Amino acid sequence: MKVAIIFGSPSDTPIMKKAAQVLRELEVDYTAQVLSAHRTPELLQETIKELESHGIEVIIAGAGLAAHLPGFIASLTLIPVIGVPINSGGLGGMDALLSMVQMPRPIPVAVVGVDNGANAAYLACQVLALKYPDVKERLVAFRATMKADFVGNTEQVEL
Ligand code: RP5
Repeated sequence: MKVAIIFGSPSDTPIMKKAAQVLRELEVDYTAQVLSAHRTPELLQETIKELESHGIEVIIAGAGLAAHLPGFIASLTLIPVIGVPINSGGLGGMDALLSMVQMPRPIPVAVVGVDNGANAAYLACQVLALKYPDVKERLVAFRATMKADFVGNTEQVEL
């Protein structure tokens, strides 16, 4: 396994599924589990130690509201943490976004857009591509296909 996906509640599942789907498409092994910074802090700490011992190289952490999960994880490990802010309530995800992106130094969390689980996985794969040529090859091929598809749809449209 190279990537661990962790998210704060079963209610986050639809967003985090988008990350898992991208990892599957790019053939990157991952684990996924629900763990909470405020509901299961001790278990979360133990789990991060286990993930380190298993050689996990990137963690994708999704949470909503006052989303402490990614920052808490980042405080426990040097494994890079990519946060996915989730729109779980009345502030449209801005609460979670700011909770992650405003991490005080020197404990950063790399943050993608609100509900953008897919981008977290693409970024995780780019980190892994620095070390794994096969992942890099698949990313290059994916981007080439994306570009060709886009160019194939740039004919004039009627508006
Ligand atoms: C956060 O609170 C979770 O990540 C979720 O986005 C939000 C709401 O959780 P539930 O009340 O649905 O379990 O901890």
